[in-house]
Amino acid sequence: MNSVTTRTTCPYCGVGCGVNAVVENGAVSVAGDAAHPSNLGSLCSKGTALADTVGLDGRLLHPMVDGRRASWDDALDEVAARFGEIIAEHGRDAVAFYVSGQLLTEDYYVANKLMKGYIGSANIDTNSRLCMSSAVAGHKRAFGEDVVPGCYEDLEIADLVVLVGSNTAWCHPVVHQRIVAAQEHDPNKKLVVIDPRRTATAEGADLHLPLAPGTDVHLFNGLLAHLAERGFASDLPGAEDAIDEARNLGGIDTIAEACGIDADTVSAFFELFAATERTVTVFSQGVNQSSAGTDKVNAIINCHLLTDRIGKPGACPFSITGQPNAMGGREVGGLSSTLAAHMGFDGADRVQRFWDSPTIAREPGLKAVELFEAIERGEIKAVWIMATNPLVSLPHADRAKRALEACEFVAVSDCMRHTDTVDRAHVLLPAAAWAEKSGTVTNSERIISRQRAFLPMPGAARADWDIVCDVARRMGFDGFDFDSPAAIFREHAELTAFENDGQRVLNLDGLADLADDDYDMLEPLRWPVFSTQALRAAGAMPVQQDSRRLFADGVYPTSDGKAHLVAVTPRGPANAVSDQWPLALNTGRVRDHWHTMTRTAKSARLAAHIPEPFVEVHPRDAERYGVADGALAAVSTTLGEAHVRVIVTAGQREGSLFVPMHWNDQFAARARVGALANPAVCPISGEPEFKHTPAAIAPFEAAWHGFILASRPLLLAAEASIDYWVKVPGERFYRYEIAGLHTPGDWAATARSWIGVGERTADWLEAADTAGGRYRAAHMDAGHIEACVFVAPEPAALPDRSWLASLFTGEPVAEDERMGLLAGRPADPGADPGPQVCSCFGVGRNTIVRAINEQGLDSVAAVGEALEAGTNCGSCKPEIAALIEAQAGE
Ligand SMILES: Nc1nc2c(c(=O)[nH]1)N[C@H]1C(S)=C(S)[C@@H](COP(=O)(O)OP(=O)(O)OC[C@H]3O[C@@H](n4cnc5c(=O)[nH]c(N)nc54)[C@H](O)[C@@H]3O)O[C@H]1N2
Ligand SMILES: Nc1nc2c(c(=O)[nH]1)N[C@H]1C(S)=C(S)[C@@H](COP(=O)(O)OP(=O)(O)OC[C@H]3O[C@@H](n4cnc5c(=O)[nH]c(N)nc54)[C@H](O)[C@@H]3O)O[C@H]1N2
Ligand code: SF4
Ligand SMILES: [Mo]
Repeated sequence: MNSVTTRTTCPYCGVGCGVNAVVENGAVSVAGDAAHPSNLGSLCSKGTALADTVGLDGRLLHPMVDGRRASWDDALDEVAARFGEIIAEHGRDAVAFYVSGQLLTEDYYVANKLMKGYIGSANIDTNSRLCMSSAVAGHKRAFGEDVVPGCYEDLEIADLVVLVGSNTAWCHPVVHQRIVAAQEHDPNKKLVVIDPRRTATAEGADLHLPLAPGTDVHLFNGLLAHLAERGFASDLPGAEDAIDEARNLGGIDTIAEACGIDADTVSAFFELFAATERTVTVFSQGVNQSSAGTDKVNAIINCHLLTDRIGKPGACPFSITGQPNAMGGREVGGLSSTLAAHMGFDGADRVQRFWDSPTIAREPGLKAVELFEAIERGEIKAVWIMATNPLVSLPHADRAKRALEACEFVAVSDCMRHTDTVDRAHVLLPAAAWAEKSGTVTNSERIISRQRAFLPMPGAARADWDIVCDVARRMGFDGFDFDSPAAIFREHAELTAFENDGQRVLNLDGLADLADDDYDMLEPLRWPVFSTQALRAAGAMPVQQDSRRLFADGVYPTSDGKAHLVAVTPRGPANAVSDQWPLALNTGRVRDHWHTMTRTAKSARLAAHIPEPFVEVHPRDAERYGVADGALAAVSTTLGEAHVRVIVTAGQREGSLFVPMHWNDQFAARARVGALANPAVCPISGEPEFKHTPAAIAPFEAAWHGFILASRPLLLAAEASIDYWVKVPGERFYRYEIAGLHTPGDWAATARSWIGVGERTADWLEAADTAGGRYRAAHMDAGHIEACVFVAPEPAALPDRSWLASLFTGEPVAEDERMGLLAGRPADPGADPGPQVCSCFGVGRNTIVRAINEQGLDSVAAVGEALEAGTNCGSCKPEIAALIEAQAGE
């Protein structure tokens, strides 16, 4: 038995869990790394399914130029030449890079160095602009530097955890599990969730504030005034102004009205906050992705500064990061508004001196949304996109699409052969993927961890840092002769310490001489990391041997050495709802998909959790706008329209809709919600308002609904009879949910065309009820099922998909099963597991409900004991709890 274990880091969220990847006789499996301080061995459903995603299907394995396979020399020469020509003719600001928090620190460092220090433009921005830039700007205003002061342990120690605009149960599940476990340990510990929706996170909270979208500044200003009332005082700069401004808003009743919640709930929250010394306030996209994002961040931080709850065990404001290396990217200056190593443009001379570079950008460059506008106007003529899929993830995504279509030269580095963005590139550069990459990432709690390769690079794929350095050399620049990620890391570490006598908290001096072997063996460690020498020289620098918490001594990297409160005035979203666009469209994430699905859709168990794009609607809005649960709807804004499945739920706020960001043109006919999202941005951070676009909803009047299960992928986009389709990858099959606006004249011919079989196919079973609008067919081959098609006038008249899907085993279908095939139901109803709830053990809803009823199970733990469901990553525990509750109510 040949088995090798590699310690690496999960490539999904900013929790940054340690992963042990095991390759045994060519087969990959993963487990949580018990020695990693951030997850202590746990993984969530996405982390647990990582091995499903390392296959090579759909991978980009060779460079391509203008749609043809090319050599690396040709592809890289083309990139270097086109960038060079455009710079020579139109100047350095006519080119841009658009990069990603999913690059490793080393990749990011060289991309930033090339653009800012050698090309000499600051037109490098990152998808972190869409994600964390409001937190960055808020941190700078309050602390002088983009620093997260606390660590995950603080969430366990805290007596009160406040989650603002953060669905941690789904988006940072391992951190969420740590909070829940601490709460089980100490029942006095309180959890407050502030989110317009009743999310899976809110389900488990002691208090949920379903505030009106965009009213966080009202709420936290109200809290600040309340705290001042209660006697909290501070002589920090800005404190007086911030409190004055907050007091202008009036009392609790006015705040409650503005936020659209009842005064008792607001009051309970204020009391709890005022009374709890050990409070951590966690915030993410419900705060950042707003045209008032930076003000929301400072409104929260103000409350922590006034109460002096920062830098202490169990007390701090906590911006939790989204992407695995959002933090590392900020550290190397990947945003167009910063320079490397947490320096601003006032540090330009220093950075240039350190790099000894021919030039340096002296002014901030364009921010993501502006950058694509400049491409559309033709001012930027060449762009290189790395590790991000902007045609899905930018707001007003159709404009971004037009921009790339019009752009003279588009290079894309990606791992996948087809994405909405990749399909618009002139040059495609095949990048190594997670399992093949080596470097470092920094997570939400400032822990630097190694990602280590455990599979060879497939095809011609190369590491991102290597591709960037090669282009830089071909452009004639020295300064890119790195032979390994370790060499880049050392230079980055050295720059953080360069002429840094305490003005920058980010300091990796202790790692600047790290030998290659030590880099290979590097254990997860938290910055700042000083060397003894630096400690001696630091003088005024607070010596923090224990870097878990920063700012405990009250010294901040601002010009006056103090933290600043910022007076903030509440304002509504950039565009208010109106008669024509009466609903607020909110967008975000689901538990088992990652962004634009390039990786999670490779895992059947992840794809099974929520198979279709959906819109969550409040029951009263559903009635008002005539949309029904399970039916299809058209959601529209001034910018575009999406067709998605309706989920009617009282957990949605009346007046709001929620559509996930994940589905795109590779997986659905028309569900790219970025095309609908308002490109309005926060004036300070430039972060778009993804959580609020005025919208309307109407039924999608399909004449028929159906689904197809097929053993191989189908090309339904080309079928004129299909107006709605969604592709759901299964274990040994592909599932397509479909619908059409018009009923075809000949169902049999239509169905045969969808699955690509001719009329003569012998083993074709069918049952048609033309008057009733029903049609069912199955295509068999030597006893195996190849495909089946089910069509009915209403979605509810279709059979459940899970039993039929279970017939795609590669084995012949048994005779008794064949009998049930066109009924879509097994002869024995107990054989139908129902839609999947637990991804880790593949346990379906019917199985869980049956066990609850038959065995009288009354707790999540009891269900776990009986079925294993919920006992690995725990991500489905809130759903199991809801099933238990629903059965109890029946
Ligand atoms: N499963 C999964 N996990 C992920 C990701 C993923 O794609 N899938 N992506 C990762 C990334 S990059 C990120 S940035 C994080 C994001 O993690 P989160 O920020 O937790 O995720 P979102 O779903 O974008 O938004 C969070 C919540 O903000 C709420 N919200 C909307 N408007 C408001 C408002 O005005 N005020 C308040 N207080 N709340 C509001 C939404 O209803 C939503 O529930 O997740 C990371 N983790
Ligand atoms: N409507 C709406 N839109 C949003 C958001 C929202 O809440 N609502 N959230 C925003 C946020 S917070 C974020 S972070 C963004 C995320 O949005 P994106 O960054 O656009 O989404 P991903 O799907 O993660 O795209 C990553 C791409 O990089 C490729 N890739 C993966 N690993 C590597 C690698 O190592 N090297 C290279 N070169 N390529 C790689 C993948 O195949 C994929 O094509 O979306 C933003 N957009
Ligand atoms: S919480 Fe899940 S997705 Fe996030 S790093 Fe950990 S295992 Fe990966
Ligand atoms: Mo993000």
